[in-house]
Formats: sequence, structure tokens, C-alpha cells
Amino acid sequence: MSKWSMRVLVAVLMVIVFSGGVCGYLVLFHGYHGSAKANAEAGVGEFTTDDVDGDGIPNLKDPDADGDGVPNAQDIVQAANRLVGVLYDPLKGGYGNIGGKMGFIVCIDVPRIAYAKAGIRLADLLTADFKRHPKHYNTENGGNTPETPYFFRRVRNVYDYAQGNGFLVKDSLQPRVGDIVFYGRYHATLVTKVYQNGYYDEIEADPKLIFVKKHVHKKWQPHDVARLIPLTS
Ligand SMILES: [Ca+2]
Ligand SMILES: [Ca+2]
Repeated sequence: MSKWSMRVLVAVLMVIVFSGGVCGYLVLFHGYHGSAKANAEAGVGEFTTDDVDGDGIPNLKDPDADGDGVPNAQDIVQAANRLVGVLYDPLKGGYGNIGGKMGFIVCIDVPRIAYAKAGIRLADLLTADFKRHPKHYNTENGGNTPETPYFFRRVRNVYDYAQGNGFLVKDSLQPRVGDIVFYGRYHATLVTKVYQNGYYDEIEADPKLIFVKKHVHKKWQPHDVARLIPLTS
């Protein structure tokens, strides 16, 4: 092998080792590695009950849906806080969800994973609602149904679920902890703390931010929100 070939080979090997190292680092330290129940893959073919703790109170009316003694809002906030620093999936769930399998997430995954921690699974809610009320959703000529990948990871479907079931507050004048905040039909964040006089904390996954970020003490502007959990929780 010539000296040049050897140099090229060494350079290629270095790139492979380096990129592998970066990948490993991102997966280990900036990937979400929660339970199978809540991870970015969950939701397909796993229909759970609408009364997870079996106390006779449906999840969405139950102040502690999973019956672990921790109110829903607290479960949701704790889970969302743990997502801060996770890498945004640059492939946005595409290419067989390679990014999701490595633990990287998209914007709707923040509320989705956080709510799942409280025992409330958006995938279940949307799938069940679609069966009862398919007209709530724009099926996009069959390309957007629960049988297609990522139905429950599309912001617009969560928006339509909330609207169709009386959970949408249009142009809400105040945020509430647990609110899923809609920035149009393609981006959403999660409210994790509310201060007096209209300030709040919000956790957001956005490609521009690269890593999931908490915006602290942000001034509220009226937005449509999905308000799924009762105030008492
Ligand atoms: Ca219950
Ligand atoms: Ca709970």
C-alpha cells in the first residue's frame, strides 16, 4: 500500500471512530432512555385501558391517573424536566424512526412522554378517539390514520383531538401547568410552571434549539392550548 493510500485509510478510520464516538456520546448523554411504555417507539398496537389505576375514575378525570400517590401535574412536570438536554431528532421521526430508536425526540414527544409518565397516553387517546370520531381528523387521503406511523406524534392530530373533545382552549389568556401549548398546527410545547402576573416556564424541543430546553420565566402570550388534566390535579 502506498504512503498516500495509507494516509487516506487512516483518515477514514479516524472519521469513523470520531463520528462513532460522537454518536455514542449523543445517544448516551443526550438521548431519552425512559421505560418502553413511554419511549419514542411506544404507542403502536399497545392499547391500554382508560382507567390505568383501576379505581373506577377514567384517566382524564382522575387527579392521580396512575395511582402512584403523585398528582398528574407533578408527574408530568417531573418527567418533562428530565427531558431537558435530550437531542432533537434531526430526522424528525423519519427513516424508520432511527432517531427515535436512539432516544432523540421531536416537539410533541415532550408532552407525550411527560403525560405517559402520569399514566395518560396520548397515543391511546388519539387512537380511541379516531375509532369513534374519525371526522375529528384530517386523514390526508389515508396517509394520516392510527395505522400509519407517527399518527400520534403529529401536533395537528393532538390539536384536533383536543378540539374534538372539548379540551382545546382557544387563545388562552393564562397558562396552566400541564398545558400543551400550540404554535400553529405543527409545533407544541409544555407548560411546567406558572408564576403570578402572566409568566411561566415552558419545555420545548425544536430543531433550532438542538437540545430540549426549558424557557424560564417567559411572558405568556395568548395561545391555543390543550388542557387535558383537571385543575384539582
Ligand atoms: Ca383511574
Ligand atoms: Ca400519579
